[in-house]
Amino acid sequence: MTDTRQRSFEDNDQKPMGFGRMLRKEDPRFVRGRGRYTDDVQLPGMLHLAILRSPFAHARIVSVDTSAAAALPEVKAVITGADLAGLGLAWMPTLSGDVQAVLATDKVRFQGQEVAFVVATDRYVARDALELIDVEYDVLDPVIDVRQALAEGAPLIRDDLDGKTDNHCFDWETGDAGATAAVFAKADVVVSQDLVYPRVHPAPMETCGSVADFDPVEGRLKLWSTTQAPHAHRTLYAMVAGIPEHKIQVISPDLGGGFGNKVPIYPGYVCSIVGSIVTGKPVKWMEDRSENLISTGFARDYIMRGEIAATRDGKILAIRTNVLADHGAFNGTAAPVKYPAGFFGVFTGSYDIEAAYCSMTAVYTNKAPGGVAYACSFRITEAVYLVERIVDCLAYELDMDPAALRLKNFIQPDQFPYMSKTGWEYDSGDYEPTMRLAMELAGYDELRKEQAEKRTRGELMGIGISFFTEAVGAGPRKHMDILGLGMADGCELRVHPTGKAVVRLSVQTQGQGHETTFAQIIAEEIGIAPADIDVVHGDTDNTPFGLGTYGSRSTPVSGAAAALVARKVRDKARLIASSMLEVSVADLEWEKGSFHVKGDPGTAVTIQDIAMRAHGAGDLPEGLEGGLEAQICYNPSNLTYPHGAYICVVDVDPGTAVVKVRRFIAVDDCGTRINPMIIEGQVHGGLTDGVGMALMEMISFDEDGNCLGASLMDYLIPTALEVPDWETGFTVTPSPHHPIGAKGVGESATVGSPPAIVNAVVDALKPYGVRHADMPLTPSRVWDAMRGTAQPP
Ligand code: MCN
Ligand code: CUN
Repeated sequence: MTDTRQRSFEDNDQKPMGFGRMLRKEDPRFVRGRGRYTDDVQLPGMLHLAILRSPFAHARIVSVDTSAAAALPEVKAVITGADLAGLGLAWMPTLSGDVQAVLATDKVRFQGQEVAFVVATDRYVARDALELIDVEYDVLDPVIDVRQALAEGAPLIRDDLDGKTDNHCFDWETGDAGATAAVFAKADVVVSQDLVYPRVHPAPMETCGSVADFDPVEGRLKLWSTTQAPHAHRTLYAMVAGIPEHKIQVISPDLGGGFGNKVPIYPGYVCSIVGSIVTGKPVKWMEDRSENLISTGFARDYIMRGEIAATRDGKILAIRTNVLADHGAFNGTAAPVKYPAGFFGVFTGSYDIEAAYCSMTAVYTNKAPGGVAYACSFRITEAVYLVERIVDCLAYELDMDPAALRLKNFIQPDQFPYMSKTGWEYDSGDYEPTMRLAMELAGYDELRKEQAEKRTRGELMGIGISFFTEAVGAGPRKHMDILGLGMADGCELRVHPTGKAVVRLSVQTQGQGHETTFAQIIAEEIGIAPADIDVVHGDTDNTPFGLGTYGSRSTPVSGAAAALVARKVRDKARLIASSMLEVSVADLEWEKGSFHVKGDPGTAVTIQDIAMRAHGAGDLPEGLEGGLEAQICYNPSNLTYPHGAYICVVDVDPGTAVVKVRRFIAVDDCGTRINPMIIEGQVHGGLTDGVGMALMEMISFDEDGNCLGASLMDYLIPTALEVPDWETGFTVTPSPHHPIGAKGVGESATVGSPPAIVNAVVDALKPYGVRHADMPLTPSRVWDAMRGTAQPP
């Protein structure tokens, strides 16, 4: 996709010694088909694992007969829930402190749940053998709808939990209910709107899988798996399986996309470990597409009521919301547990208001577990959709321009750091210039004129705005942890004698380009060319501990760690340079890549010279050890708060109700930009996600709990045909607490784009008196909205 507008703002240097546009170091491997994914791992004697899944959403298991399957000569093991129960492995903890069945023992609780597995000499036999397993089920009434789940007398899903009598999962609240009610009571205008953010799925190109290789002699487990958080997973395996942590190596090789789908620990990973222990052979498990869509981490599934209070002239006073969250059969989200979900941090948006309150009830249903996935920044996607939709509803009621309404209510630059009404400290922001730039790139005033003209001819053109603030980069560790593991990141940097370097990260790329951008961060700090810096990640034996990649935390946390570890190396290099140049440290000047005596550039010693001296035979300053390396563990003091202004232009065909996204303007502010080309790639991808969610994607279920989105024929994802040429721009408001001022960006566009698209479609339908319509805005839904025949959520 062309992007001429932004390109003109920036230099085109493809080989920067630090920040700037640079082609991705990892791409030669990928474009030549030399990526190495989990399914590429082939080990001598390796066996293959297939999982038998429940055809029912809710059923008691009466009996499981595996004898026919086990009798096949190629079958090496058939394992059921009862077998795992004997080993104490039938249940495992989830990342949010619930438990989840590895294999069902008592009941199945969603369609596609794991019931048994077969290990065989090849993938096909393993699959075929599943057909020979005879499971007798006693089918129970399924609970599919969240409200039905809370109704009196609803079937109890989690009867495995002690003392559980209903389908409540948790209740949370934040803000000040009383103060908010008082503001609502005095407000001129109160607007309320019910909204549904449907269940969707990240559907990465590569599905989930693992290869487990347990060595019974050494007692060592080597696990290749599709994980975004190798260290956290290793610790959990150690805790669950009782294998000492130092004897577990988790390797996350190249990943074909993660999008949060690869954060949880799935039963399949545990099954492959058990399979390897039982057979004494390496065992591979790899999902197919349907298994991925049916059983792994979904996203969203929130029913929200948004309420907004304002003055007649458009000053927003308060926001209140109630959320019903469908968490499926097990609470398998990843959540920084001591902290409320990202939803709580930003549901008040980018606006300076007097009061806010949110209450949230999560429930169990007979649907697959998950919830935190698909570039959600821990549920910020839902929060941004809520606030940006109700602000538009307010604009509709006040008959006010939605851009003007937002501009009137922004938090002002001098209010940062801004303490939100729910106690989150927005680190920095300057919203108006971002909004103005988006309006300028869009030609906002002309678009409104064009729209007015078209309306006189009965043509349906819509202009939608969304302005978002995100909170990304979890920790700090004292507030945020996953199952007690504090959210901080290690980083290690070694400069070799010849001046080449290796940096080891605790985060793990799924396509975001870390091998490039982390080399650029080190290059910026110590002046070694990115090409000379190897980035190692995704292998617990070869990287320092850290919590992994999700919630766009790599740049805010590990990126900060990389900058600081490089500064530590530079500090040591300075000491060595002072002895090499025989001057005091105070007399040295750093110019990217070398030190020289102040005022005398001719005396420069390069970082390469220094590296050789650090490892060489010559003298080092008194008391200094040899070598040039450092290690740190970075604990962020706060999240980073990127923001952005998005404007979408759609045309709706009045005859067919088909929505065409004609233009999309995205202005992002992620603070200091490390690699603008990679940022654009992240934004383009996220905007495409947004078109998918707003117009096409939904995982739905029939009343029996059958998943109706189990293939990419039924679960529609966008292609190049459905998306316009993206028009991007940027502003830069650095983060004050991040060593290089960078904020996260990996999820911004997925978070920010759906409300812009929905706002645009609703705006197009204004002549029909439409104030809201729920995603996905398929032609039939748009048609219903136009006719006033839409069903309430
Ligand atoms: N970057 C930059 N300058 C900044 C911020 C980021 O150059 N100021 C660069 C980073 O260095 C990195 C990339 O942009 O190369 C994304 O950085 P960041 O925002 O820190 O996000 P993460 O690297 O932590 O990636 C996670 C985020 C999440 S949570 C999801 S979900 C998602 C996303 O990234 N999954 C992706 N983008 C994805 N992109 C691809 N190709 N594949 C996925 O699975
Ligand atoms: Cu919520 S998806 Mo990303 O944080 O891995």
